[in-house]
Amino acid sequence: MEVGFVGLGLLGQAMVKRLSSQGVKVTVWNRSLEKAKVSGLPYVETLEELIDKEETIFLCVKDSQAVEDLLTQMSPYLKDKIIIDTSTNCLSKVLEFHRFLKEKGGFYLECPVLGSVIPAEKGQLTLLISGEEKVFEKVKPLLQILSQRCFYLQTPGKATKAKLINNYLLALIMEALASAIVLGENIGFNKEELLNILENGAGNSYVLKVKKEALLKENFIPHFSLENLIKDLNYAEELFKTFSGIALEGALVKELYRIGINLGLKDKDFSAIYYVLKSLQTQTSG
Ligand code: NA7
Repeated sequence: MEVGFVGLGLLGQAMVKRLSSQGVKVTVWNRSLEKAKVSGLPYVETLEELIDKEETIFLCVKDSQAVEDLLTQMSPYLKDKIIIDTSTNCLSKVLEFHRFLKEKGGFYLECPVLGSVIPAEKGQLTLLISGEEKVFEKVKPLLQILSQRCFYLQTPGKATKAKLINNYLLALIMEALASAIVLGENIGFNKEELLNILENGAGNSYVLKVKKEALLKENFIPHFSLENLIKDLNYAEELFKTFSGIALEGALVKELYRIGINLGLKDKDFSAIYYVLKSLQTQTSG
């Protein structure tokens, strides 16, 4: 199997590592070419070379603006090409991308992922896929290398809706967990003791499981950046507005993550919300 891959950020690099470790011939391109050069994989100097060379191209870039820029740049070459877009997009844009690829005679698979760096490296992501079924079936062997589970959701936009709902919840659960820990510490709990207790009660969650070490060590090396989570919260807000959801707590929680940006945490893991809450508390009590 052979693919092109665009976007060597945190998630992209982990996915590329997984694909190539399983024998997929991956040629990469990244906007900052240095990341492609040091990847140890075959790379091309321009996006045009990549689209010319490969029939199937993965995208894993920051946001919908980045995807739009790339598709525009590739537009003369998109006929018969398959674009598998693993970026998390906003709903209105992702619907445009489906239409755009159709117009150009190509195929667009919307494919946001659940899980970040570690599951990606282990091939344990969950993939949410919308687009034509025959295209999905064609690239399924590739997707299975990356994932423990693929949800084929067919209708354009449905995969993005599911992803944004998931990340909305992720943001809220992480903030709730962090604020509970900060309170517990104020009360006098040792953090480890408290987390061990929470793990055994209704306070347990997947988020607690995967972020426990980071919270204990206060080591917020990014697996999914705080900045990208805010981007997803913005996209989720559009969804709430369109579908009349009630997102009061989402707006409040987003403001807390935003404070993280002011504290210089944009490139840290989103679990650094713990640090945001600690800082706010110091400011209030000081
Ligand atoms: P990162 O680590 O923030 O990486 C973002 C990637 O997107 C990185 O390769 C960037 O290139 C690339 N990028 C950003 N803007 C552009 C534009 N305008 N054109 C081309 N490439 C661009 O994100 P993750 O890897 O964690 O996540 C990627 C996606 O998956 C994101 O949508 C998440 O929400 C889910 P650079 O290296 O800066 O040149």
